[in-house]
Amino acid sequence: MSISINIERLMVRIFALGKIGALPNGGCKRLALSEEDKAGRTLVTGWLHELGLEVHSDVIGNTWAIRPNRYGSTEHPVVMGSHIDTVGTGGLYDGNLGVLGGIEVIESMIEVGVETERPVAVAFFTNEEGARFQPDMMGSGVAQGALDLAEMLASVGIDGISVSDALDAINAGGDEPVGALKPSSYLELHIEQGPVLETQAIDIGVVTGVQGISWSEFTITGQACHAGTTPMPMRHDSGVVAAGIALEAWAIAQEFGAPQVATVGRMRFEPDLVNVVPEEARMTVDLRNTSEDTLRKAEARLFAKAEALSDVQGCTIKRQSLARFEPVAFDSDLVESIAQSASELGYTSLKMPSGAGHDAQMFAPQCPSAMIFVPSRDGISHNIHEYTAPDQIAKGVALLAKVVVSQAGTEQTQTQRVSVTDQGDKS
Ligand code: HGY
Ligand code: MN
Ligand code: MN
Repeated sequence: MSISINIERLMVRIFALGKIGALPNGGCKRLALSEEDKAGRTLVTGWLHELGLEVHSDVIGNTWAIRPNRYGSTEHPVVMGSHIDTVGTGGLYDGNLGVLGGIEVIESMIEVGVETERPVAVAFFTNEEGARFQPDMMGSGVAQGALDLAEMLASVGIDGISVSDALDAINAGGDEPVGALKPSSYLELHIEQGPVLETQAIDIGVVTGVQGISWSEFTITGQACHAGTTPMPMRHDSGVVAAGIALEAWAIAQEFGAPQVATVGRMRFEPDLVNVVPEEARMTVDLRNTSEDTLRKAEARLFAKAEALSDVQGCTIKRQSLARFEPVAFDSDLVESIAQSASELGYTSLKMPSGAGHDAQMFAPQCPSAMIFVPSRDGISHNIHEYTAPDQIAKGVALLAKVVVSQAGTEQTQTQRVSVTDQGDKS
């Protein structure tokens, strides 16, 4: 019995979902729990209902559907998951590919009537991006007990609205309790979002784990004063402190070298006027490293510098942690099985860590979890021009199908790809 991935059907769904929150020059913006997210949820759950699957949602809006095993049970499914919320300059593939690819796998299984020992599920998790509400991987973190439900519901987004109010506003909260979805194993197909696979012309990334993430928000308070009349020594310039912190973050990444990365994604001044020395500066710093020890060293150096810069300017400074996740290793047996399956399908593959955070890292402590990467053109993501070609997607989904079916327990099936036509760059 062979499962054939229908890439045309999958691309139709990818473009249909990409139309929700579409941006004028391509890409899409579907911030977590926004009206656009609501519309995306409605579209995706509609496809799940069309497959005759029962759709479940839990108290923070995580949503899943399970295809029962050969005995009709839905206990402890093999889960294919990811997210359908996007950042503000989102592409069509980040997160969406893992969810829609999972739907394609289940539909292909239904088409040929594959019976499995274990149920198979597809899921999307609330607020993976962490763009509107911090931290990221919020829904999956709550579902797996890494994040506290009450704390997350109370989390206030960058627009001043709480997760709880935003959930209510789009009626996304469900009646399943936290932890209702108990996977026997978890697999996530995702775009690489970096340059490695494309530059080495490799089909598949076999992801070994996820690097550590440290998100901080600094609030620096100085003194508003006249830009023209106030002598420099008299100033308490919060803007200068913020600029110094940004330069220090950059210097840390330069001096530590790869894989250390540092990003200042947000910086706002108050009163934000041309002729007023900033009274307050608020900024975020995102530090990441595959080594927890080195990440801690980077944090210690940055935080000390921030205090020193603030002292020199006679400002006060407050730091709030927005997200802090240690590096995670995926299940070595599952990683090997992905590599083995890739080679059986004739795909080239490379074992590699993930630079981005993913829902999979929240499942890793609880059940065998792993990820499959497909290449990103020019290595870009969180950008409206994010792109992966259909024939590359087809390989990722065919591999996902093969691994899921073997994880779910059935006679080995050949997973072949149907003929693939490149749909062209619609982003
Ligand atoms: O920030 C990340 O790594 C992910 O996009 N949430
Ligand atoms: Mn993602
Ligand atoms: Mn992302």
